[in-house]
Amino acid sequence: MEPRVLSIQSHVVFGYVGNKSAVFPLQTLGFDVDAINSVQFSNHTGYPNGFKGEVMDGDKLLTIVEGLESNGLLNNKHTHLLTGYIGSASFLSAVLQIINKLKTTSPDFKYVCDPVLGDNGKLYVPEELVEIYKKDVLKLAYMVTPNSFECEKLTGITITDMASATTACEALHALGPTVVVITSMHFEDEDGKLTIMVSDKSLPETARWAVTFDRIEGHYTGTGDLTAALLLAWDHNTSDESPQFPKWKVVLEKVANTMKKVIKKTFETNPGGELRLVQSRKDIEGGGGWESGTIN
Ligand code: PLP
Ligand code: PXL
Repeated sequence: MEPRVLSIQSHVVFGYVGNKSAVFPLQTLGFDVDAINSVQFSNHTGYPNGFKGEVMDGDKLLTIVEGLESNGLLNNKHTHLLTGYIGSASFLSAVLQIINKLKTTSPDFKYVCDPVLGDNGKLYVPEELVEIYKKDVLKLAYMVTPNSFECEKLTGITITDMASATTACEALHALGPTVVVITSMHFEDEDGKLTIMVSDKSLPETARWAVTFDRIEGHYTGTGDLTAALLLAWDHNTSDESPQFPKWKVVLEKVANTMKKVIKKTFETNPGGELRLVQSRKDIEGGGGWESGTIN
């Protein structure tokens, strides 16, 4: 089956968050992408003079899916479902209905859930969503990709070092997902560095890998959405483990190297602006220049 992602995320006219940050990299890495735009905004919500646009409600989402269903377009067509920022309980409950539909129409599909709740200590969705993710959504997910803050919200565990991160991964596995990736951890004793960690409970003794690299200064928007798309793609595109290059080590390095290249290009040519995604096409395609199994 050819890889095909149903991606339910935001659309912005200008810039790169949500689907605008995920679709191009996924296509570049060989995936067909069927994008449902959960909002259509002029720009991301962090701009100083606000944004304009429309939010899709849960009923409208289900109507679109009904159209797909009537034409047999949900019938074992998708290898993956990807969801990111979801702003309301009613939309999340419509997404839940779609996941359950896909469980019957596409039995082997993998649900990659980026549980967007907030960052740097700040929640930017209604608090009630936290419980819905914990109780209903995560048990249907193959992979979950929280940042540190989201991980703490979902598990109640404060992440300060690798030991607490490992405990948090265990707590997330207990809620359902086979694969847990904590996408950006900042440890106090590693100033200016970022750690990404993966934990896969389907592998012997729950395989865990982490990579740590220098953070590039500045504030970037859309990096979490890009990271989740790259994790989905490289998980699928990386072959089984060899003793020399275990799968998750390779996946993490490709994702981290790609992020570093995209962010470096953004920092150098568009500081403070939108991600330089299209200009990074070759880096995305090449897994950030991964060759030797090292972070470069
Ligand atoms: N610098 C690099 C090299 C990164 O890869 C990333 C994110 O992946 C960032 C900076 C942005 O990090 P944060 O998630 O802390 O905004
Ligand atoms: O990157 C997450 C995201 C998704 N969707 C919209 C956003 C943002 C971040 O600002 O504004 C509309």
